[in-house]
Amino acid sequence: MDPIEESKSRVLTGRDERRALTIPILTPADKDRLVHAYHPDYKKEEYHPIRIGPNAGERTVREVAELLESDSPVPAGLDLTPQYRVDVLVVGGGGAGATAALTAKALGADVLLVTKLRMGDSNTVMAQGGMQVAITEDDSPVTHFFDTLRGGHHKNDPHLLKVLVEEGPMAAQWLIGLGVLFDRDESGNLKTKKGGGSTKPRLLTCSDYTGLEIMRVLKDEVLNKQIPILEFSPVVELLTDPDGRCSGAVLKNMDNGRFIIVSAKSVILATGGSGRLHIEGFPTSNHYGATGDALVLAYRTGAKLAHADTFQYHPTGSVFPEQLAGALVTEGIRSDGGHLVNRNGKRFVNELDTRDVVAAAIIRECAEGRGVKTPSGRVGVWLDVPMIDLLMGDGSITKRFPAMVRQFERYGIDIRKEPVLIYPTLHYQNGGVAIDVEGRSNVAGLFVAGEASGGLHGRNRLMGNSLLDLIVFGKRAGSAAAKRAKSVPAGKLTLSHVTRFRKELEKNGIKPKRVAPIILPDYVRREAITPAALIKP
Ligand code: MEZ
Repeated sequence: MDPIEESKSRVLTGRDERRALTIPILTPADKDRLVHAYHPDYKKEEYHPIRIGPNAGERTVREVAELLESDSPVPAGLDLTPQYRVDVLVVGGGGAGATAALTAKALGADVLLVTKLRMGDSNTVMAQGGMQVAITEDDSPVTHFFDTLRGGHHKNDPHLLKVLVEEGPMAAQWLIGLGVLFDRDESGNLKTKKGGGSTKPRLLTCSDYTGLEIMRVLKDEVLNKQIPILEFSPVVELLTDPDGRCSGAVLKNMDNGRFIIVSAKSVILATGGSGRLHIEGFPTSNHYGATGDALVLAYRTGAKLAHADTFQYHPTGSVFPEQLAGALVTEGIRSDGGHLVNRNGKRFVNELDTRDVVAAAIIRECAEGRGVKTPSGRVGVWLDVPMIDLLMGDGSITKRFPAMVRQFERYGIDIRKEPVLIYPTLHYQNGGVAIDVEGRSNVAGLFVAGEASGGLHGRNRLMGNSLLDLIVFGKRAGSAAAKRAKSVPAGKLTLSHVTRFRKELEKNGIKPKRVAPIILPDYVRREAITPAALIKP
């Protein structure tokens, strides 16, 4: 029998035994040992020193260190006459950018939203499983606070976290008012479910396309409010005044390659995360534009980063079929009872432990030979999705995970009937540009919101806190940016921070390995298209 089919049959036949068995709860010390041994964040050899800038002396993964030491794509001597003059420039067309733009606009600011791809192309639309908000009677913002703090290894900025949990219910109310259709029970009450690392069910869901539904509504609202949008126009450099305050940005029109200069009294970076850096060679669940742009743009202006060395590897990224490698298989499946099962048909971890613990346990199983090899050479363990119908009744998977059913159906896999193979996938940057509770970086005039910002999630984000983060802090950044724009004149536009940065590179003998922001990942397999490769036998 084919070894994959043989292992799969063990998953199917071992269900009763697995259900009778309780998975031992790991002690904090056990978890610590597990993540130190297997989680990619703890692989010392992958970490390099940051040699220049505000975080010099700290360590981060090679991919981010190279990004922070990269050269600017903007030539010295570029004509900085602005084509646009606005109060607030919002960079990024995902949830945080849309929320910030709407908030700034509501406060009377003249707003321009620019985005690398199309409005809505973002990690927001890829967040499937829900948004955490403490709304049930036996839950509270305090419980949400402590769950998140535990999940983040107590490294979360408590001020940011307090704001997140306290303003959660208001954020949900705002979204509902705009038209987001969260799932409700027969009486019309909001349904909640439990995410990994949480002690209470507090995820608001729209089946398994929560982020997509939120983005649908936010995008509509941005269009309704007639906020001007420039698509396919990534920011390639920020502009600063002679005192180092952020005063605008340089965009690049992706159609004609021309630079566009924007003067802005406040700039909000909401460019999302960095999964497309494929840190430590991991596949990613992120959208194509997630190349860590805010990290490098802000860093060159002197903005400090928080927790730039920690990343989230979502435990359940698809590994088979090959076309879906890295694609997210929502944590919602484990919330509803899907088991993680190794090659021998055994459960090996509490599926609803924090993501770093679950990811480390999966990596351990595979490293110790208890994984299943796919035909293309990847390795993974089983996620026994059909358990959900067994536990909740026939039809539950179809109803609760329509997007996931479709995703696999395209490749002939029916997740209602068979388990799927998964392995951790690079999902989220836990850190980012350090912000205060108003979304301000330490560079005057420069605000950051959503995944691009850092400090809130500590060293491991809990499921569903990112959707809440981008609403709560998108609003705060939008509001603070609009208020600032009312009180300051437009700044002079210079590239003096780039000149300073280039000098610092030179002084430290650093030859940049790349030009960044990267904008889009480079997936061209050059070896396959060189003449030599073409004539290989
Ligand atoms: O917050 C997330 O990362 C999320 C909701 C992901 C998921 O598993 O669905």
